[in-house]
Amino acid sequence: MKRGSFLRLVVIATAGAFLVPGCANRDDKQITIGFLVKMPEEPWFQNEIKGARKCGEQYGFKVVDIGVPDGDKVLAAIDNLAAQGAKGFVICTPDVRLGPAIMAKAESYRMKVITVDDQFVGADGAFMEVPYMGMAARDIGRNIGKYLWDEMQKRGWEIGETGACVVTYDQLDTVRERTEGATESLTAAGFPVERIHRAPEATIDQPGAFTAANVILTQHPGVKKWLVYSVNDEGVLGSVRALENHGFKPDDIIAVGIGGSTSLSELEKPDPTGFVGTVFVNSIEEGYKTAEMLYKWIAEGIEPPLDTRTTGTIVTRETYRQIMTEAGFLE
Ligand code: FCA
Repeated sequence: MKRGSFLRLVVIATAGAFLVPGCANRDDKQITIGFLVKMPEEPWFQNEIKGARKCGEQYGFKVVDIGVPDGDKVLAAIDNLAAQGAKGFVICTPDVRLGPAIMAKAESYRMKVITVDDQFVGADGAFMEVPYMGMAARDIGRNIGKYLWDEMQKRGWEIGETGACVVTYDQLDTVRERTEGATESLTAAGFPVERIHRAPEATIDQPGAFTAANVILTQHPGVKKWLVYSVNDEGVLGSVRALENHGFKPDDIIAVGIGGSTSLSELEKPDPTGFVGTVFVNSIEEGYKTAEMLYKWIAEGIEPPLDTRTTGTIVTRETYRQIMTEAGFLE
């Protein structure tokens, strides 16, 4: 073999060692990040994890996802990540007041942290300065209030026989802003505030909303038609199930959710329910983008912005298919 071709062979072989996926050389250097979510059973969070994994495949980093329903689980998950050599994590915390404890633990391992959906609150009650990506919650709520009002006008409903059923969860700012925004625009349009009936849910899921909505419906037996909004898809779906249980028909309900992940199967039902649509927010993209920001922070030292807000689009039974297919939620 001539000297020139031997050298070329060595060069190709060495390059190959870096390029072949899964080879030892690459695994040693591969960055690992965590993706911790408070409610791993919710489709919203499953989609975020899906987006983070997609990002990891594209950039060549590893994503370890862990469900963290309470504070003990979060702290154990951070230890677990440290043992796996993770350099940081994205988290939707089960309780925003855990922020200081989570940051202390992360800093002890020199891990970088990005929060998603729910923003850490410090001991002083103010939001902590930790990079955050979440919904433009008040604007999303305002769009829902306007939509409900317009739809009520289209159907020619009388104000005097209409009520608004609002299941709330005010201890979490991002979701409090969603219901407040909807109330603001609905009342600004002319809907009387005394016809808006609110009840807090004990848990931020469908069973919690079902129980809370039942309280509202039992307290206001005179209302014939209902506008429904809440903190997320789960809140609205739980309310719609409670309305159905009280004998209300789809034509007497205008319910709009927030999210799009959990309500997809509701919109797919062949017969329309009172759930007319949702503000679709792309959770796959939120997972992708937070993972990407964290990776670039770790690998390239690029600091993520402190506050990034995502908006949504109202999708109905007529439009969801096209919009959610384009976003990769449907085949
Ligand atoms: C909060 C809610 C979730 C989801 C997310 C975007 O964390 O609990 O259901 O709506 O905001």
